Amino acid sequence: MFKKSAWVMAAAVLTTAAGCAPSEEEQSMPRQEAEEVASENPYAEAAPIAKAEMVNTDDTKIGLVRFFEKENGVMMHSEFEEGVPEGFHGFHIHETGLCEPNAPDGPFTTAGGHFNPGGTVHGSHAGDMPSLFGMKDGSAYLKSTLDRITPEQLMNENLAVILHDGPNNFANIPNRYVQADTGERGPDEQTLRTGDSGSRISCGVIKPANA
Ligand SMILES: [Cu+2]
Repeated sequence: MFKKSAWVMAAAVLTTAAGCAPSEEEQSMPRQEAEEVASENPYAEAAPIAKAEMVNTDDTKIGLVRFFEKENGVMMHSEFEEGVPEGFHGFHIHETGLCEPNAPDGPFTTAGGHFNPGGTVHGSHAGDMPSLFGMKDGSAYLKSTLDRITPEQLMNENLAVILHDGPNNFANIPNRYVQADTGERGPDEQTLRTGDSGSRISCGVIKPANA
Protein backbone atom coordinates (compact mmCIF):
# COMPACT_ATOMS: atom_id res chain seq x y z
CA MET A 1 0.00 0.00 0.00
CA PHE A 2 2.73 2.43 1.04
CA LYS A 3 4.73 1.62 -2.04
CA LYS A 4 1.83 2.34 -4.37
CA SER A 5 1.12 5.72 -2.76
CA ALA A 6 4.72 6.70 -3.02
CA TRP A 7 4.73 5.81 -6.69
CA VAL A 8 1.58 7.88 -7.32
CA MET A 9 3.11 10.86 -5.56
CA ALA A 10 6.31 10.58 -7.55
CA ALA A 11 4.33 10.41 -10.76
CA ALA A 12 2.38 13.49 -9.72
CA VAL A 13 5.59 15.42 -9.12
CA LEU A 14 6.94 14.38 -12.49
CA THR A 15 3.73 15.37 -14.26
CA THR A 16 3.76 18.76 -12.58
CA ALA A 17 7.33 19.36 -13.61
CA ALA A 18 6.69 18.40 -17.20
CA GLY A 19 3.30 20.09 -17.57
CA CYS A 20 3.61 23.45 -15.88
CA ALA A 21 7.14 24.72 -15.97
CA PRO A 22 8.19 26.21 -19.31
CA SER A 23 10.66 23.94 -21.01
CA GLU A 24 14.14 25.26 -21.75
CA GLU A 25 13.23 25.31 -25.42
CA GLU A 26 10.20 27.56 -24.82
CA GLN A 27 12.13 29.89 -22.56
CA SER A 28 14.90 30.43 -25.06
CA MET A 29 12.80 31.07 -28.20
CA PRO A 30 14.94 33.48 -30.18
CA ARG A 31 13.52 36.98 -30.65
CA GLN A 32 13.66 36.71 -34.44
CA GLU A 33 11.60 33.53 -34.38
CA ALA A 34 9.02 35.19 -32.14
CA GLU A 35 8.74 38.10 -34.58
CA GLU A 36 8.22 35.74 -37.49
CA VAL A 37 5.37 34.08 -35.63
CA ALA A 38 3.82 37.52 -34.98
CA SER A 39 4.05 38.48 -38.64
CA GLU A 40 2.05 35.39 -39.59
CA ASN A 41 -0.78 36.64 -37.37
CA PRO A 42 -3.70 37.20 -39.77
CA TYR A 43 -4.83 40.13 -37.64
CA ALA A 44 -1.53 41.99 -37.81
CA GLU A 45 -2.12 45.42 -39.28
CA ALA A 46 -0.11 47.68 -41.51
CA ALA A 47 -1.37 51.06 -42.75
CA PRO A 48 -5.10 51.30 -43.58
CA ILE A 49 -6.13 51.45 -47.24
CA ALA A 50 -9.40 53.30 -46.59
CA LYS A 51 -11.26 54.93 -43.74
CA ALA A 52 -14.60 56.46 -42.82
CA GLU A 53 -15.11 59.13 -40.18
CA MET A 54 -18.48 58.32 -38.67
CA VAL A 55 -20.82 61.19 -37.79
CA ASN A 56 -24.16 61.13 -35.98
CA THR A 57 -27.34 62.91 -37.04
CA ASP A 58 -26.00 66.14 -35.43
CA ASP A 59 -23.06 65.86 -37.83
CA THR A 60 -20.72 65.26 -34.86
CA LYS A 61 -17.91 62.72 -35.26
CA ILE A 62 -18.51 59.68 -33.04
CA GLY A 63 -16.30 57.00 -34.55
CA LEU A 64 -13.75 55.85 -37.06
CA VAL A 65 -13.85 52.81 -39.35
CA ARG A 66 -10.63 51.73 -41.02
CA PHE A 67 -10.01 49.06 -43.63
CA PHE A 68 -6.74 47.16 -44.00
CA GLU A 69 -5.69 44.99 -46.91
CA LYS A 70 -4.95 41.37 -46.16
CA GLU A 71 -3.66 38.55 -48.29
CA ASN A 72 -7.11 36.95 -48.46
CA GLY A 73 -9.38 40.00 -48.20
CA VAL A 74 -9.95 42.97 -45.96
CA MET A 75 -9.79 43.65 -42.23
CA MET A 76 -12.42 46.08 -40.94
CA HIS A 77 -11.63 47.84 -37.71
CA SER A 78 -14.24 50.14 -36.16
CA GLU A 79 -14.06 52.21 -33.00
CA PHE A 80 -16.77 54.39 -31.48
CA GLU A 81 -15.95 56.24 -28.29
CA GLU A 82 -19.50 57.30 -27.59
CA GLY A 83 -22.95 57.76 -29.07
CA VAL A 84 -23.84 54.14 -29.88
CA PRO A 85 -27.07 53.06 -28.14
CA GLU A 86 -26.73 49.92 -26.04
CA GLY A 87 -27.22 46.64 -27.89
CA PHE A 88 -26.76 45.28 -31.40
CA HIS A 89 -27.00 47.40 -34.52
CA GLY A 90 -27.11 46.71 -38.23
CA PHE A 91 -23.78 47.82 -39.70
CA HIS A 92 -23.24 47.87 -43.45
CA ILE A 93 -21.35 49.35 -46.34
CA HIS A 94 -23.84 51.30 -48.47
CA GLU A 95 -23.58 52.14 -52.15
CA THR A 96 -23.27 55.95 -52.15
CA GLY A 97 -20.66 58.01 -50.32
CA LEU A 98 -23.02 60.80 -49.32
CA CYS A 99 -23.91 61.33 -45.65
CA GLU A 100 -26.61 63.97 -45.25
CA PRO A 101 -28.11 64.08 -41.75
CA ASN A 102 -30.97 66.29 -42.97
CA ALA A 103 -31.90 64.34 -46.11
CA PRO A 104 -35.64 64.69 -46.92
CA ASP A 105 -36.27 60.92 -46.77
CA GLY A 106 -34.56 60.59 -43.37
CA PRO A 107 -31.05 60.89 -41.98
CA PHE A 108 -28.35 59.48 -44.27
CA THR A 109 -30.82 58.00 -46.78
CA THR A 110 -28.55 59.71 -49.33
CA ALA A 111 -26.16 56.75 -48.86
CA GLY A 112 -28.62 54.53 -50.77
CA GLY A 113 -28.98 50.79 -50.25
CA HIS A 114 -26.39 48.20 -49.33
CA PHE A 115 -23.37 47.89 -51.63
CA ASN A 116 -24.53 44.89 -53.64
CA PRO A 117 -22.84 44.61 -57.04
CA GLY A 118 -23.73 40.91 -57.17
CA GLY A 119 -27.48 41.57 -56.90
CA THR A 120 -27.85 39.06 -54.04
CA VAL A 121 -30.17 39.07 -51.02
CA HIS A 122 -29.21 40.57 -47.67
CA GLY A 123 -26.80 38.41 -45.73
CA SER A 124 -24.83 37.86 -48.94
CA HIS A 125 -24.31 41.50 -49.96
CA ALA A 126 -20.73 42.60 -50.55
CA GLY A 127 -21.49 45.43 -48.12
CA ASP A 128 -22.80 43.24 -45.30
CA MET A 129 -20.77 43.26 -42.10
CA PRO A 130 -21.22 41.73 -38.64
CA SER A 131 -23.44 43.71 -36.28
CA LEU A 132 -21.94 46.38 -34.04
CA PHE A 133 -22.50 45.96 -30.30
CA GLY A 134 -22.97 49.16 -28.28
CA MET A 135 -21.82 49.04 -24.66
CA LYS A 136 -23.71 50.66 -21.77
CA ASP A 137 -21.34 53.64 -21.94
CA GLY A 138 -22.07 54.19 -25.65
CA SER A 139 -18.75 52.87 -26.90
CA ALA A 140 -18.37 50.10 -29.45
CA TYR A 141 -15.49 48.23 -30.99
CA LEU A 142 -15.56 45.70 -33.79
CA LYS A 143 -12.87 44.06 -35.82
CA SER A 144 -13.76 41.62 -38.57
CA THR A 145 -12.37 40.03 -41.69
CA LEU A 146 -14.34 40.50 -44.93
CA ASP A 147 -13.79 38.91 -48.33
CA ARG A 148 -16.91 39.79 -50.29
CA ILE A 149 -15.66 43.32 -50.85
CA THR A 150 -12.27 44.13 -52.35
CA PRO A 151 -9.70 46.75 -51.37
CA GLU A 152 -10.18 48.32 -54.83
CA GLN A 153 -13.93 48.69 -54.29
CA LEU A 154 -13.37 50.26 -50.87
CA MET A 155 -10.89 52.78 -52.29
CA ASN A 156 -12.59 53.61 -55.61
CA GLU A 157 -16.37 53.13 -55.45
CA ASN A 158 -17.30 56.10 -53.23
CA LEU A 159 -19.12 54.01 -50.61
CA ALA A 160 -20.35 54.76 -47.08
CA VAL A 161 -20.47 52.93 -43.76
CA ILE A 162 -23.92 53.11 -42.14
CA LEU A 163 -24.84 52.29 -38.56
CA HIS A 164 -28.53 51.55 -37.97
CA ASP A 165 -30.70 52.13 -34.95
CA GLY A 166 -31.94 48.55 -34.57
CA PRO A 167 -30.59 45.00 -34.75
CA ASN A 168 -30.19 43.22 -38.07
CA ASN A 169 -31.98 39.96 -38.90
CA PHE A 170 -29.81 39.23 -41.97
CA ALA A 171 -33.05 38.28 -43.76
CA ASN A 172 -33.14 35.15 -41.62
CA ILE A 173 -36.92 34.76 -41.38
CA PRO A 174 -37.87 31.07 -41.37
CA ASN A 175 -40.86 29.90 -43.39
CA ARG A 176 -42.97 29.36 -40.29
CA TYR A 177 -43.54 33.15 -40.33
CA VAL A 178 -46.37 34.35 -42.56
CA GLN A 179 -46.49 37.89 -43.97
CA ALA A 180 -49.58 39.66 -42.66
CA ASP A 181 -50.38 41.52 -45.88
CA THR A 182 -49.74 38.84 -48.52
CA GLY A 183 -49.99 35.56 -46.60
CA GLU A 184 -46.67 34.49 -48.10
CA ARG A 185 -44.18 32.64 -45.96
CA GLY A 186 -40.71 33.84 -44.97
CA PRO A 187 -39.04 37.23 -45.47
CA ASP A 188 -40.65 39.93 -47.59
CA GLU A 189 -38.86 42.06 -50.14
CA GLN A 190 -37.84 44.76 -47.70
CA THR A 191 -36.37 42.23 -45.27
CA LEU A 192 -34.45 40.57 -48.10
CA ARG A 193 -33.07 43.96 -49.08
CA THR A 194 -32.28 45.50 -45.69
CA GLY A 195 -32.41 43.11 -42.72
CA ASP A 196 -34.90 45.45 -40.98
CA SER A 197 -32.38 47.28 -38.84
CA GLY A 198 -34.33 50.53 -38.96
CA SER A 199 -33.28 54.13 -39.34
CA ARG A 200 -29.72 55.31 -39.83
CA ILE A 201 -27.97 56.86 -36.83
CA SER A 202 -24.42 57.24 -38.09
CA CYS A 203 -22.74 57.54 -41.48
CA GLY A 204 -19.22 57.88 -42.82
CA VAL A 205 -17.99 58.30 -46.38
CA ILE A 206 -15.31 55.72 -47.19
CA LYS A 207 -12.25 57.52 -48.56
CA PRO A 208 -8.83 56.19 -49.53
CA ALA A 209 -6.68 56.49 -46.41
CA ASN A 210 -4.09 58.62 -48.20
CA ALA A 211 -6.67 61.11 -49.58
CU1 LIG B 1 -27.42 49.43 -43.75
